[in-house]
Amino acid sequence: YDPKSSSYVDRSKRHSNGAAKALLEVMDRKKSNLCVSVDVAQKQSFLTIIDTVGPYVCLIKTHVDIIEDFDDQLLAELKALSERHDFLIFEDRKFADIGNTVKLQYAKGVHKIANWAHIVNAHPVPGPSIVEGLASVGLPLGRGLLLLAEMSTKDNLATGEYTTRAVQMARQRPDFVIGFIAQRRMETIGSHDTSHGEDFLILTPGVGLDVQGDGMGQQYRTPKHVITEAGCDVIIVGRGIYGNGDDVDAIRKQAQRYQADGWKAYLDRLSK
Ligand code: 5BU
Repeated sequence: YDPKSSSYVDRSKRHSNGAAKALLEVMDRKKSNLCVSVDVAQKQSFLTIIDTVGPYVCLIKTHVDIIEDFDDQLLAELKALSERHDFLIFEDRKFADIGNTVKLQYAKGVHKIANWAHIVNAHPVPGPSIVEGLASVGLPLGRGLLLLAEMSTKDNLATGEYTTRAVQMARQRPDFVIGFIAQRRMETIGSHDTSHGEDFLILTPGVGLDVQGDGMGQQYRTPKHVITEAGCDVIIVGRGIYGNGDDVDAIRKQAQRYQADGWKAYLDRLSK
């Protein structure tokens, strides 16, 4: 079994986790493997971008702690947009603490992330206890977790044995860990036998069609490189979509462009 040569909809049947299933199904339904990362500081701008790109994405990625005028109304509007445009929500919280602390950070505080984010992510650095802490909150709500197995930045430390250990951690909790933030497929890592049908979702940041970096360590690859060649599943695009100002027509055009490019890269991979 090779997830790289299977369709998103067929793969949805292999996942027991509700968030993983729902994501693969929406990808198939909307013909989109595009996740837009909405990294802006004002609520109005945040909601306008999401309303504009909503029809073209499978997933919206947030950093809700960036927003200066955050309030509960924003969450109500985000939820409404997710229903209107049919996308899931991924809060890129990158939990990284002991089980008890991440449990509190996930469920409580101002943001109450578990109430509205279908998917969150965590650094594997604390070991398996971080997954246990998050699962205690997320599993009863049908949520899914991604582990950060690799990063897109220049000279990052998530390589080699660290990446292997992240994959081993995921294998211990397939009910809750639905995949990885990574730059390539992970099933073959750790000299694992893939014949029993392991399937991870691979979500990949550091995607851009026009520039190679941002002068602050970010490194960009194209959808063709990420989806067709590296075999990842979802392209995460931020400034490539809204980085040239807040003209909604320009933002819509970019979202359509990345959706089309990402989907073509997926079809090319399937026909290989
Ligand atoms: P960009 O504007 O497309 O560069 O935004 C990329 C987003 O993905 C941004 O929100 C980062 O926090 C996030 N990201 C990343 O760029 N690279 C990584 O390795 C990880 C997350 Br993990």
